[in-house]
Amino acid sequence: MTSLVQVDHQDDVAVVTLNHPPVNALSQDLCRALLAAVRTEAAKDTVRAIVITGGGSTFSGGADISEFGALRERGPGDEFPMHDMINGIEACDKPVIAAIHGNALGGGLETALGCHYRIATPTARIGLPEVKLGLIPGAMGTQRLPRLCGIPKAAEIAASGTMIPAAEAVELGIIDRLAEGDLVADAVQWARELADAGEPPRRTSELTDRLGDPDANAAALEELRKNVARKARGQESPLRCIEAVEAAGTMSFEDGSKNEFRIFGECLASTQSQGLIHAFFGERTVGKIPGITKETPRREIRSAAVIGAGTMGGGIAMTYANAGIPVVIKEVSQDVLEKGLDRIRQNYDVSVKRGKMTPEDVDQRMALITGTTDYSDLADADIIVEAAFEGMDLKKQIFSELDAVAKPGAILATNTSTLDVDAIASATKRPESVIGHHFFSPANVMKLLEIVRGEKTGQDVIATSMDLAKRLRKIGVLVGNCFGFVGNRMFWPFQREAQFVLEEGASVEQVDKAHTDFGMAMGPHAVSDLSGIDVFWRINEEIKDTIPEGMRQPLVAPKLYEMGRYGQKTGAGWYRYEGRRPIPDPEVEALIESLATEAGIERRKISDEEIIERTMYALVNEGALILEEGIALRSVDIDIVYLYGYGFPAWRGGPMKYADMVGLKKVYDRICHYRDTQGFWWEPAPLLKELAENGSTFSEWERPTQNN
Ligand code: T1G
Repeated sequence: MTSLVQVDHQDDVAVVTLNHPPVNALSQDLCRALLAAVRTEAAKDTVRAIVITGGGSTFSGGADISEFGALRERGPGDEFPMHDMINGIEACDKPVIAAIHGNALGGGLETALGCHYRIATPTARIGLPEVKLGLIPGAMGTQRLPRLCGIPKAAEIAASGTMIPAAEAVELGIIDRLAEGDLVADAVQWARELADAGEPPRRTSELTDRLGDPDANAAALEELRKNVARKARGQESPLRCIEAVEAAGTMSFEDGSKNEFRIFGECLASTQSQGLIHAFFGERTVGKIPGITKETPRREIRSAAVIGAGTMGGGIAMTYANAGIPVVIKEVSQDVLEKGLDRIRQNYDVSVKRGKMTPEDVDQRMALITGTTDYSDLADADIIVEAAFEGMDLKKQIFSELDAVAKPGAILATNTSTLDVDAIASATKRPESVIGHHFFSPANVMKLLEIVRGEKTGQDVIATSMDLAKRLRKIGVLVGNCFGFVGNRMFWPFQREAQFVLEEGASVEQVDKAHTDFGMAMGPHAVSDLSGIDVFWRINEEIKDTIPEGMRQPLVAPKLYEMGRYGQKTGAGWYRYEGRRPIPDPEVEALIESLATEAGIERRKISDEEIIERTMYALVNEGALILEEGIALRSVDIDIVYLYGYGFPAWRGGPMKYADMVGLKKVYDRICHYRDTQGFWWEPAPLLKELAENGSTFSEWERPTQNN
């Protein structure tokens, strides 16, 4: 078994290298091995200084997150090898230097803070991303970091979890210097200089001059708390980070560290950290497709084309240009094309105004985007993404034309949000090259890409699409072909219940606020106004023949459509709009009441709890059907779709993880209640029934293999 740390000597300097690929995650064993190596080397008369560095591409990605489940079970308790390791390093009487490349994150940075000095490559980054896992730094980072960069800055770094480039870290006093040549050689040279100078070790925990004035810190932290609370959408750990760092100004290092570990233990025990850790691993799990390996052939993507320069088409083209892939956009006429290209330029100009891009960046990207009204200009594209109007006849016509002009081997992708990919593929002679690439609006911003495999889609096209998602900086989730695939198919019952509770007595504002209080980015009716009530109406028209006889249908949205109230795009929908600001509209409340009364629906006061149960359990029940049908590979795939496509709060893990944490027995019982009181459309999914009766969870469920 390769050792977790490797020790080399450059004359009188010991170089201790972490060896736990791929990110040198600080498992408990690695912490013990590192401490043992440092102590052994420090005890040698022949060793005058020690350099600690990371093997492979990075210093360390922090504590080994895969160990947190066990840590949560037994409680962090007092035995936490990372504490002993970091304090043991700091206690060394000989200089210890951290030589950082790649990332020093979380426990990785805390380890570097325990060293006496820190040197980094110019491209290295540091950070405390524990907050993104619903945690706070748990290895004295909240106590050492403020001793280097002050309490307000340390609190901001911990509460945001952002990565900081090495040069900025030097300015802040967190890193001491940047390597000019070879990182380890520079570190060894510096270590020797320190030893020669006979400098006593500079122990971060003993520094106090940067802790600053408590009153000034209090004012700065109050401001930070307001900003953090606004963005946190109910997540607790950002505020807990500030609490732990603030204590560095009032407690001793030892008491501040104990206080930090207490808060860390509380966060670790929270459902929020369970949800966020589930999401962290889920983002990576969705990229693992049974049957797709490194050996699966791929098709090379050097250029792209997009059909349609509308909101979606333009956003998709920007996504390709942002990834450095040249893209040609095809429209039906020059003036529509020009409008589309202008909108792209305007979108980029907004990024420049916000300081996210420079004008040169924009020019570079715009140079990669060309326009045409002639299909023949698409003949060389390696992939063509159709982003035309959501209608089957039009899509079939386009794919038949593409089939005639696209080169052999070109991938033909449709951006349809709900329609049958197999039906679209049937319009071509190359169904093995047809696939769904469902982007979410705005396509250049939203990270989710639903990759819809058709019955005949080739493995090479799937593999290419999964890789392409990464190049486009998207999270690609492979889904099966059915109405609405995963996201929109689940959104249908979710929206349905969000409307039914209006008819039964809740107000538009109450329903939306219940959802934003739950942690959703937006309420369902605000979403509907954003996407367009006309879009939902058109989809409903496409599927109305499939609606079971006797199934209750929403009353109000069709009326709003008839009234031309499509939402933001018409200045009024569920809300009235002044700019993008939604204003509750008494006219809509009156319309809801009259339609409900006309339909004989008894109105009553509805609790926020019932509102959330009705929409969320409808979502989960559909998710269970999707899982069982194999439209989603795993329940975590469904979760990731909702985290990155629908603004579901990551600290709840996603709809299926949320249901697991509520308890499937409770979810199942409540769904049975709604079936008995609302109607047959609440019939619980068989998988949900089975898991509820077995006391199991969606996360634990394994798809039965063919032979069992
Ligand atoms: N623990 C365990 N596994 C990890 C890991 C970690 N910290 N970081 C990454 N992995 C796995 C990941 O699941 C994937 O596995 C593989 O490594 C490559 O990851 C006490 C409590 C470091 C920027 O939150 O942000 O320290 O899918 O694809 O794109 O205060 O990984 O191959 O099987 O993401 O190059 C705090 C989390 C921990 C950082 C590298 N640290 N990691 O990105 O590779 S809590 C974090 C990342 C802590 C202490 C506290 C990124 C990365 P697989 P990858 P990448």
